[in-house]
Amino acid sequence: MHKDLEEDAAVAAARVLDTNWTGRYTVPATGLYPHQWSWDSAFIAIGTRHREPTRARAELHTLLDAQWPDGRVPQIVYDVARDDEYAPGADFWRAPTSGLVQPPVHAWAAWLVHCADPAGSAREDFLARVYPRLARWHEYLLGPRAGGVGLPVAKHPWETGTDNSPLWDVALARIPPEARTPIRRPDLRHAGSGERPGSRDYRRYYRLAEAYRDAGCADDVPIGFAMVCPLFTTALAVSELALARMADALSDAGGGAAHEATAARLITAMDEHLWDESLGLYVALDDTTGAQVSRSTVNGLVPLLLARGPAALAAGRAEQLLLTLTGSGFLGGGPFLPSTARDDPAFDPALYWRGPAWFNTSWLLLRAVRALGRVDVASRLLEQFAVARPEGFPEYVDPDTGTGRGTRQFSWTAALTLDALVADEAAVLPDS
Ligand code: 2M8
Repeated sequence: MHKDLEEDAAVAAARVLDTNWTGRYTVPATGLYPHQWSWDSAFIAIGTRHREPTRARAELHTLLDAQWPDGRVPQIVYDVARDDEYAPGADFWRAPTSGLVQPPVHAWAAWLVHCADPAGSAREDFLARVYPRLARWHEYLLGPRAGGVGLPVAKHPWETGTDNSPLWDVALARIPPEARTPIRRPDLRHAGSGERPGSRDYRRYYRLAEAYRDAGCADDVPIGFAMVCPLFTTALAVSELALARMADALSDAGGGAAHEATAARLITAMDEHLWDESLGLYVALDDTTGAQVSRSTVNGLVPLLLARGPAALAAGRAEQLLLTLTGSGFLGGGPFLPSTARDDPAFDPALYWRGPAWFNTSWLLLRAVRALGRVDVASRLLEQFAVARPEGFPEYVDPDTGTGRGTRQFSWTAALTLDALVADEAAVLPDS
């Protein structure tokens, strides 16, 4: 991209983030998502750290202030004054937050935020404040949330962040499409119905959420959905490595080695249980049946982030992932990285996580290939960030045409565009 265009895009991205900042956190989008979302805030902080590091730190503190006593960091922290604008809301959960969670990218984000402004971070005691909370968050995922093979399970498609990915189809089909709660769809005022999950999906989403809520959000009560996801697992492994960096920076003796060992254990289990040789990527595991879900999605490419480092994928896996990433199902078949592979039977270029190209997943892969020195693949991924501004910072884009889909002025699109354009880190986790 031309330098002036890059600057324009960065200025425009910053404007989106300023508009969506509430004073304590950033909403994902003012209309569709009027509360604080968990992994959105992590991605937002990653972009905001370049311009407003104090605000990036505040974003993470606000989220961690909503942490539950059992360690979970909630999927949504509600602005109860706007409870009628999004559903399900605080009234559904009978609590100021959702009882579900989202992928644990937070410790990684916190480390990147720290590295962007070590002096400001030290002044605010940032690492010392967030480290114990993030460690407790991971203990929750590795304790009550550990499934049969020791990897954390998602108990609802919303917890995966990739809500209607075909990875969840078989497990979700076991849930009756009937909920007691009347279903409201304020989301359809802000995005086309062909771009959002359908009403049958929503009835199942509500049914599952009701079951979890009614069990007191206890994790020892089976509710029929428990899925191990390669993206979620990778986020946790990278975040464990980030905790190791934090432990070292805080001179927590033994902490660094312990977090590295946890990351290594996660990666070994992922290699053993989630690899699909015929698809050439990682897939999901259904913890209820023990069966792999052999579907080709971007979630299964994200482990490329773990290609190198103190704890890394088994030999040969990174090379195979790169072949799949550049093959016809993904970047070899069109300009942008689809969420579901072009050759998967569910592929739909408009429908949410079943085909559109998202900016967070392209950013994750961008970071992975930059760390491997693959500038050729990085420049392919950067093409998506070049359409972000002209398309109005959309939630996702058509993977063939780049046309914006979903809502616009979407915070993580803006934040990660900013980061992709200005960050020059060639490592998944910078040293300090
Ligand atoms: C989408 O999910 C929410 C539920 O959490 C929804 O569809 O209403 C997903 O894209 C999720 O990954 C994201 O965190 C959330 C807010 O941007 O929106």
